[in-house]
Amino acid sequence: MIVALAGGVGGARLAVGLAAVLPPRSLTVVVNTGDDFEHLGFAISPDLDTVMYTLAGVNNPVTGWGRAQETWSFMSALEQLGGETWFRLGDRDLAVHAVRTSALRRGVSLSEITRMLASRFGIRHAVVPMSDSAVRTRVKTDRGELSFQDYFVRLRCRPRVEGFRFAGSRKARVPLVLQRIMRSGKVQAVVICPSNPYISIAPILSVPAIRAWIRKRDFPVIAVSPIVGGVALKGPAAKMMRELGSAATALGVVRYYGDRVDRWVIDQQDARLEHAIERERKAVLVTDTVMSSRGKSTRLAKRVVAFARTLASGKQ
Ligand code: FO1
Repeated sequence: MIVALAGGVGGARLAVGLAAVLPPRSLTVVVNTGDDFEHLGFAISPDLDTVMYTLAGVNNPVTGWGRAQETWSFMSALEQLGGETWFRLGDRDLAVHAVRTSALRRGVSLSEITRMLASRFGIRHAVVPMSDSAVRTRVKTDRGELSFQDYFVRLRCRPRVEGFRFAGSRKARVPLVLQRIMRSGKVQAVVICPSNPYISIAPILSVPAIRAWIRKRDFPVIAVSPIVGGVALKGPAAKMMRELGSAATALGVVRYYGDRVDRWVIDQQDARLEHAIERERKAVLVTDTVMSSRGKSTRLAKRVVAFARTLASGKQ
């Protein structure tokens, strides 16, 4: 079993590749829920939806979030009523928020709702939220502490980041299906997808049971660098790294994760960093990590899985 930790767009793209190369019983995608929030009365889980839409092939390839072939009648009607339109909800997307919100109100768990929604979208691989209870990313900035979507969408990531906290992580409730996987002893490797380390992966690793499982692991953790050539292919990761005093490079990401990661996959544009990363006692695979098509996602996933399964020479 390979367990992939995924957040937004980068995570979803590698999840698609992994799902193309691994059968359903050999892959579980654990998704960040720190971006979740209540908006206009809806419970919204952006990263769960991005992973689900992308695995189902119905994601909006331009924005990286929401659905393809979307219509916006709800938003234009809302605007006429003077409602909040800074967070855009498409008509098709709205159906998922409505189904999730009413199921949560009936006491159905987020992981059960996710399983049901994923199967409705014809997804056969397991997509599991990191927690069935609320964990909310709070962004500490030079403008005070902001909720995630306020920072990310309403303020377009402009405030200077000073740190993050994940409210609710201490009492996070890991879904039963994930608890069983962590206890099964059948996990061959964990793959950290090229998602934003701070806002997509750190919330998952802030869940105590997941953090302890990774710390005491008897399997390798392989991470794909979300920074290529000094920039994040999507989103504010490089800006955040600079604001937090990290070098916005693949080596900076390696140092950020430290001994939580055993092997690194970096892009060929960063090949010059290979030896510096090996000096951090990490095995390194240099390849094309830019997933600009489903075919490229599949090729990268094949290499990552092979790298995960090779016995490391002397390293974990
Ligand atoms: N991101 C934006 O920048 N603007 C939006 O209006 C927006 C709407 C939206 C609706 C549903 C959804 O699932 C995601 C949406 N996102 C939007 C992206 C969202 O803020 C991010 O996907 C994550 O929270 C970070 O990966």
